Amino acid sequence: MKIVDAKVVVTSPGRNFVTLKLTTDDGLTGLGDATLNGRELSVVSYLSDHVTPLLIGLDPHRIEDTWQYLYRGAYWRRGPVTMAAIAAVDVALWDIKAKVAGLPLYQLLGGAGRDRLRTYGHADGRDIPELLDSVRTRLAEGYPAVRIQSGVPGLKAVYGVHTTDAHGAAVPHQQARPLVEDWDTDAYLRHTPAMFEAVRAEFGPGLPLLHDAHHRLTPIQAARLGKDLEPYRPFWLEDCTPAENQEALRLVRRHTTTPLAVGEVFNSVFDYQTLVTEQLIDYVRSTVTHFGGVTPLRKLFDFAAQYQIRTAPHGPEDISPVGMAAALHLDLAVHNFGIQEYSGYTPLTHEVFRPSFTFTDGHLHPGTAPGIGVDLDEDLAAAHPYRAAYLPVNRLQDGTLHDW
Ligand code: CS2
Ligand code: MG
Repeated sequence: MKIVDAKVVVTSPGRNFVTLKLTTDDGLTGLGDATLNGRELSVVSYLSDHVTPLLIGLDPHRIEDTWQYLYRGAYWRRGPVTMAAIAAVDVALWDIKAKVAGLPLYQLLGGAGRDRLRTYGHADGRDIPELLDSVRTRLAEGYPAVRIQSGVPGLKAVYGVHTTDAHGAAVPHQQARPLVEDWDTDAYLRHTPAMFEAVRAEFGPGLPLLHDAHHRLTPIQAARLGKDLEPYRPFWLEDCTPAENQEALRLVRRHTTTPLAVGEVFNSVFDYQTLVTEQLIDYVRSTVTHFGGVTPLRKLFDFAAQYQIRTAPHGPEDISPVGMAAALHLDLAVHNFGIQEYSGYTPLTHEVFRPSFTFTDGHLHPGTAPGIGVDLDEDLAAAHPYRAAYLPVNRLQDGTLHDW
């Protein structure tokens, strides 16, 4: 079997997604997700200019060899653009292999290790009462676990919290020029334990509560927050310090038993080396799309398993349904699955991608269709072209640019 066509599809049914479609001489197709939120076109160029011409004529069954060819063969290794591009190829090849076998991908990864996948959803509010309402909505939707983020008194716009304009209409957080949010770490550190206290008081001790600090704290600030949250038993504190410095987590870990989750911006096992071998974290947050595909993510998950670290793939809407489907197959197979982030997709996104995965009673399942189980409607995709859309930036009150 040979690859005879490789096409990159960019579509924006609400937000931008980049998809690679490979076709074999037998007429089989495979899809892979290459979406890098806010930097989408760099991956389109990497794929179209430097990768797809090399794929024509290759045997699609040689997944590991193709991965090494694209990773080692380029000489320049790692980085989000490279690894998103390689991920798309890797997933498209797994999709084809599983279709040839007539099996859902998880069967090729060892088969189901569980019946269904626990998820968490996002709750947010500009103040505590609005957050409590949002938690209620997520629970009514069936989510068994909830990430809580709230506005901080004195700040106008904070990560993870929706904003509205003067007429009450929702302001999309992705814009043609980045929105500017504001930040004050002391105010956040005072407010966040109070937010947890209010949610625990309302929903009791049993509900798993997660929180994302989005890389904004120094190690000693993160240690303080971890300690202050201990009475409320968070499921995890995510990305408490900037992700580049693995050693920072040593200090945090020494001071708190609050579980730590890290890794949505990582793209290589080497980003995790110290974190995993020194057991500085409890959850690895990488997903297929930004980590070079199913092939390397499986290796990371197995590595993490030796240290009793569990998996929790990144899963906001900016992972396309193709990337989400691939992650769900891996989630179902690996022994150390922890939880899957899932914020759902718009109805139009479901029409463009037509995924066969299901979300029932707060749990996902990748479905049993051969391959990864996603069909792309290319005509509908073409009707919704790319639009420039950037993530916000974040400034301290004196104007200094801070982590977003
Ligand atoms: C986040 C994301 O889901 C998460 O945990 O940190 O919302 C993140 O901000 C976006 O994926 C950025 O593209
Ligand atoms: Mg996050």
